Amino acid sequence: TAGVRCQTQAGDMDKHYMRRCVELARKATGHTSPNPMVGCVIVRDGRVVGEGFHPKAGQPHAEVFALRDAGDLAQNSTAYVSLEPCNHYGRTPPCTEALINAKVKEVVVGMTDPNPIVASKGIEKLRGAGIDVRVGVEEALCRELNEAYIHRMHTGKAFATLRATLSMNGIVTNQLGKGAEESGEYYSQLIKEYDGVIISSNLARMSTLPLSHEIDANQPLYIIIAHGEGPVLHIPFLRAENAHKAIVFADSPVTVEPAGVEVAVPREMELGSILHLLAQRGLCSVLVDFREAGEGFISFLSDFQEKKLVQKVVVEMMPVWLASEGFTNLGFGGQSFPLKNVERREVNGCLLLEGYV
Ligand code: AOF
Ligand code: ZN
Repeated sequence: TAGVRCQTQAGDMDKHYMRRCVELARKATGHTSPNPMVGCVIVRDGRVVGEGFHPKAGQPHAEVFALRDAGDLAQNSTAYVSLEPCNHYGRTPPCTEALINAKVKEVVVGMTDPNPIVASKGIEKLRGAGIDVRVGVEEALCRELNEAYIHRMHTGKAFATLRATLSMNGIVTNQLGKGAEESGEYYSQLIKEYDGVIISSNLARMSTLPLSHEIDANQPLYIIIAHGEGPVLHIPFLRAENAHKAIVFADSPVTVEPAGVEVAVPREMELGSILHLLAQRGLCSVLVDFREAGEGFISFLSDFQEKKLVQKVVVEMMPVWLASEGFTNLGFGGQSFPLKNVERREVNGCLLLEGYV
């Protein structure tokens, strides 16, 4: 895309407005898939005259909300958008037309859209209409915002984050409990950022699971991996009304209670093909919850690094000391590798480490 990139240096104000776009876009975290999160700010004479973000797939794009907000003041303005404006008729009409019709003078774009039906055509269209376009302001931040969307576009698979909690003596904890109620709160927050959560059938079967909070439309899809279950898998945290918030992938036919939960017996119980199926259903991101992992779940995950199936790892270390039983560590698959771009934080008395595979 060398042709669309322009060498102009981004000024501090450009970066400032682009960061605001990203902040606006994040308001829809967990709600936009299969679409990306996008924010837009309209600036005229050094003043913000309109703001918008894409709230949900099927609804108007960020630019449309921001242009509506700006009204006539959009004329001769600069529009900042965290993602290249689209130039196609999808569920909604092209944003390039909306920007052209509003007589915007300049468009500043965070990153080009990896969607092959957009891929720089939006930028070309705007330039063709005489609008100045600059690309690549706060690009790293914009890419991070939509890392899952970008990953899905490039690989056809959902972006996966492996998550586990460890005790201070390095043992995988199976419960959120044991002095970690706060971590449970953090967990409910965390899963809202994902389109799906992959859990083992062992975990799904536990009635004590602190997952039984209201499962509403804003909750992710629960993807339950069942090895050697049967003939009946009872999932106490689901009710008939929210049976559609879960899908079971099983290695052999199984009846799931409550009725209404979709059951699939894929040809291969393999993480890669399941991430592919989930992407086809429109999921961009999934959290893989390691609690109550048994042999089946561990073999399901074992070649995640070699096959590049997990992109990120999140581990919380809790201030507890645990006796060891069952699978006690994350050392599966015989893989050793350093994580990249590691971040450390403290969350409610737990040490949180996040890194990229
Ligand atoms: C934008 N601004 O806010 C978003 C964009 O089905 P549609 O009409 O919603 O189109 C979805 C595609 O449009 C999506 O895959 C991505 O390429 C782009 N999303 N584009 O200019 C936005 N959400
Ligand atoms: Zn659009």
